[in-house]
Amino acid sequence: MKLLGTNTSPYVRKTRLVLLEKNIPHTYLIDPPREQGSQVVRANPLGRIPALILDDGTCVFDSSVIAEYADTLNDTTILIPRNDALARMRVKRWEALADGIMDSAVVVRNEVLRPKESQDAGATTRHLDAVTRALTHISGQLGTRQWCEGETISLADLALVSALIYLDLRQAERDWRGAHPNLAAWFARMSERASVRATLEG
Ligand SMILES: N[C@@H](CCC(=O)N[C@@H](CS)C(=O)NCC(=O)O)C(=O)O
Repeated sequence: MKLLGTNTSPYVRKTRLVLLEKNIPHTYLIDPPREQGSQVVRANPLGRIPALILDDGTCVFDSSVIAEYADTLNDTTILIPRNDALARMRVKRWEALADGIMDSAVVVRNEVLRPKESQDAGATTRHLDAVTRALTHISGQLGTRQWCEGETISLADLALVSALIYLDLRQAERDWRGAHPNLAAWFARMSERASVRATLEG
């Protein structure tokens, strides 16, 4: 299978982490969707990454669908609980929180890229505040636990680390480590994982 993406997209990082943690053989192709000649629109009519192309040509998007599909491919590491409905919901809810942080951070980033006179300061503030509230909530939920949900790594951890790496990239001035030392400690541990390091290396 082939994964189309870019190294800065947090949704792509989440997907790469899932494939790496599950040891699923794949080829990762850097394919910015707005560049001429990009394969992305053929794989995903929405023109968004990540897009996963299976060996038979089937295209899978978006990142949540890819994660859910990939998780069923083997049992080496189960990233989304299968039989416990509440645990499953909690993992997906963590994912929704992390994805929401990504969504808001992308909105802020897009505003910053617009000419100053056409930037929407209200939207920027609303989305910055949403990220701040989400981080406070996450920090409270995490406490001193090693993993977001349960006793082992899950999609929740992979989504959250992807969101935080993106915040470091786009909102470097945000001192979320100072505000939430428990989250900082969790992040430092997660950053040591081979999968996370691999995505940071390119
Ligand atoms: N909900 C989607 C979001 C994907 C998304 O918005 N990706 C961005 C990159 S971060 C994208 O491809 N934007 C289109 C563009 O850059 O033209 C997912 O989880 O996969």
